[in-house]
Amino acid sequence: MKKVAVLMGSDSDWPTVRAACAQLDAFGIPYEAHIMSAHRSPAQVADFASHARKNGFGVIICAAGMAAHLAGAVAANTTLPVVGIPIKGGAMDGLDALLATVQMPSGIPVATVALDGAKNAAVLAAQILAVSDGDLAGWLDAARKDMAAQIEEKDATLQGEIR
Ligand code: RP5
Repeated sequence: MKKVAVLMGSDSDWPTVRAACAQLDAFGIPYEAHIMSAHRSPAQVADFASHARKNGFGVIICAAGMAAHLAGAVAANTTLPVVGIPIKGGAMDGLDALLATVQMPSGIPVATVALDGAKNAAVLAAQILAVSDGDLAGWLDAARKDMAAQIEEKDATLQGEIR
């Protein structure tokens, strides 16, 4: 199976980003997590992104806050799918990161999830890999069925409470 790269701009992003790694673990998807910064270590970012495909990666998740250029800088250096996680915080509470991550120029997309949406970034990465991986597609179907069962259970509890 292809690996997922989980990149974050700072160690301060890790408490949020670890939910992506937990979800990848739950799906049994191999991944590497690294701290690298579009601004503080730009050469390392370009090098990682430009060699990611030949190094066995299938999707790159990038998390960053404030002037959140990591996902864009990675996307500029690879044609692998890039999933961006804008991180909440700073003077604008994440609005700056959301716009910096999502507003990419035509031709260089970043699939941006919600502010702090680490779990969904991992699920989206899994869905991308599952296009060519039947086992993973089966696990994703099973996870959806679990989710539906949990909702039914919650509804049954609610019905019990309001009667
Ligand atoms: C961004 O700036 C990082 O992704 C982080 O969200 C934010 C703050 O970084 P630190 O100053 O905490 O290292 O580049």
